[in-house]
This record gives sequence, structure tokens and C-alpha cells, in this order.
Amino acid sequence: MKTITITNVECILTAPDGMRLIVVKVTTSEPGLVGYGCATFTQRAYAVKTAIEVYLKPFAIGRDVDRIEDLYQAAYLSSYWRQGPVLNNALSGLEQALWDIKGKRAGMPVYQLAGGKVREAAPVYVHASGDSPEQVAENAQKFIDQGFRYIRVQMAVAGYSTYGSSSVVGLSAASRSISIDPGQKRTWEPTPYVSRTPALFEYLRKTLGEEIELLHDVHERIPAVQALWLANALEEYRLFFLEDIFAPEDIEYLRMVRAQCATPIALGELFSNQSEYVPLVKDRLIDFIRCHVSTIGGFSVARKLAAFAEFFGVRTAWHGPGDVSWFGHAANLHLDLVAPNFGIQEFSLWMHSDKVREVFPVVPEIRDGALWPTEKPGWGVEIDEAAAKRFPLDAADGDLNGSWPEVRRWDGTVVRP
Ligand code: GCO
Ligand code: MG
Repeated sequence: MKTITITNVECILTAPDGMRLIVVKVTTSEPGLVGYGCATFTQRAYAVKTAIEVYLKPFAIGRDVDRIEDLYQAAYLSSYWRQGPVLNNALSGLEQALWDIKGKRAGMPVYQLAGGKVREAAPVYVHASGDSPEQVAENAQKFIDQGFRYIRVQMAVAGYSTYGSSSVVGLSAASRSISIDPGQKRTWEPTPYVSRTPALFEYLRKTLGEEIELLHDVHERIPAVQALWLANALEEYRLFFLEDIFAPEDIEYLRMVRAQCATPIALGELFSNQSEYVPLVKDRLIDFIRCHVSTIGGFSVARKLAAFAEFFGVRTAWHGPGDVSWFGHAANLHLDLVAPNFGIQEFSLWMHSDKVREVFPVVPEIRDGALWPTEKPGWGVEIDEAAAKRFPLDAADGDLNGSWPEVRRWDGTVVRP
């Protein structure tokens, strides 16, 4: 059979609605056969672009499109130092584009190449927030009425720059993820948040009932011992999972949580190196692995991680916020469709906004609280490259340039975002 080779590797940067996305396009020696993958690291987009254009492109041109794993392994080792977020995202864009190409050549969706469906679609969780327990409950109920069964709930702490409680469209992922009033100093204190959160869940269980699946993201914002206390305090409210109670630097504390309470734990979006996530799965220190698939290196690595986690009873909950391109959301979905140990899929409804759909005209749809594949070959997603150019990165979120806005304690200490 004729060998088809890579003839070009391009990086597409686009920021519809201010969300800075990175897509890799691979062109081949077969006329018309191209593939796309996600390499989105929203805070360091130009570093990923450089890694792709200066290093991966010359490395990949001329190589056989069929040899995805061999190309990945060779490229991965070629930088010597490896498994950081920038190079992993670049690798992801390339390898996901090759999976897209393989699916198109086979005339099948990628999930078929990974063993076929074990479920029809991927149930998703969506983000509800508010300034009070009443407002959070009201916004959660709106999603429940639309058929969603899993709701992440976040509440603003008055006067503080709280993670996840503002969805001001037009700001970047980072800015959008925290409540920041124009001109307001971004201040954060852990204790007001920790002291208010149990009452939020007491109210939500009273108003929404015992069966709706509630999720919550601590976002590594509090000292480890307060996270330990919070995990215990929330146990009676039976969350579906409590996310990022510790920063990657503090994951050894997980052993204490496991010894003290049965609150389900989700961690992983900040991991890039396998030495961060392998021990957590091996020792069953988490219930859900939450990696950002392009940050761990792409579809093939995530497929290996999902299979590894299956043997330890750890379920998948891939990171699926607004700062993942539609090729990344498609990779999440295809992983979800083939994994017996699927847990839940995060999804940002912003991905179906008019501007995003202008850039990505063909995408999976949300129906009955789940994400459904398009059943087209490859990822089943299409990009309009001319439209992508209409949303340049540099028009997004001003001088932040994708960085997370600085947040500080009242004494001036900078805190984790
Ligand atoms: C989540 C994440 C995001 C991140 C964002 C960083 O659970 O979806 O915490 O909100 O903060 O993707 O850019
Ligand atoms: Mg999170």
C-alpha cells in the first residue's frame, strides 16, 4: 500500500469569544487528506506555537502518517527534557491530527479504531454559579430543567475574587473563571470560602434533592489542612466529586483524606507528567482522573491512562472547559465512548456559542444531558480556517495575554489561580 507522508504541520490560533484556542493542522501527500488536533494551553499559546512550528514541524515532515505511536515516541524523546505542558500540548496537536487522518482513511470515527462504543453518548456536567445559595440553586435548576443530571456548583464569596463564579463572556478562560469586577483588586481569602461552602451544599440538598449529582471545584485555592476539613465537612452531602482540593505540589495529603472520609476526589487537570498521576491511580488516592488531555500528550496517552485507571477502579472525568478546542472536546468524547471506566465528561456550553460555531461549523451536539458524536470519520469535527482568522488571539483579554489574572491575599501574598 502506498505510504502517505506528512507534508506540512501548521498551528492555527483563534480566540472566538475571547477564548484562546490552539489547533494543529497536518497536511499529507494525499491530495485533500488533512487532519486536525488540539494543542490548547490558553495561558502560553505562543510558546506552544513555537514548539510546533520550530521543532515539531521539521521533525514530522516526510514521516509516515500511519505511524502515530512511533512518531510520538520519537518526537517526545527528541527534546530530551520532556513531559512539560508546552511540549506535551504541541505533541498532542500533532498526534491527534494523525488520529483524525487515520479515521478519515479508514472511513470511521476514531472511537471505532479504539475498540468501539461501550455507551451511546457521554453524559456531561455543566457549570452553575451564583452570589448566594439561592442563586446557585436557581441556576442549577435551570440546567436540571434542560435535562442535565450532573451540575458543578460554585458560589462567589462577596468581596473576593472567587474561582468559577463569574461567566463574563468576552473575557479569557482565566478571567472568566473568577469573579472580577472591573477595577476591583483581585483578593482572595480561604477561610470565608471554607466557612460558607458547607451551608451552600446543605441548602442545595434541601432545594434540589438527594439525587441530583453535585460537583464542586476547590481549584487548589486553600491550604491543605483546610481542604482536609472541607472534604470531611462535605461528606454528608454526597457530592459526585470534589475537585482539586490540593495543588499538584500537595498531593501527598490525599492519603489523609482517604483515611478520613468518603467524599469522592477528582484531580488531574494540572498534571502533565505521568509521575504525577500514576501514583494516584496505583494507590487509589483519587476516584476520578481529571487530566487536560492535550497537556498529558494527547489521545494515545490518555487512552493508556484510561485503561490503566480501569484496573484500579478509577474513573475518567477529562478536563473539558472553554479553553479546549473542539478537536480537544472531540478527543474527550471519543475517549468517553470507549472507556468502561468512564465517570463523567466536563463540558462548557460556551462551545456552542455563535462565534465558536462560526469557527467550528460541524461539532458534536448536546442532547438529553449528554454529548453525542457526529458519526463522521476521524474526530467528526470541521474547522473553518477563514473564520478562525477573524478571531485573532491578540484581541482577547487585553494585557493578560492569556495569563491568569493575579489574585492575592489581603496581605499581598499571591495565591494559586
Ligand atoms: C475546570 C478548570 C478550569 C480551569 C481553566 C484554566 O475545572 O474546568 O478548573 O476552569 O481553571 O481551564 O485555564
Ligand atoms: Mg478544575
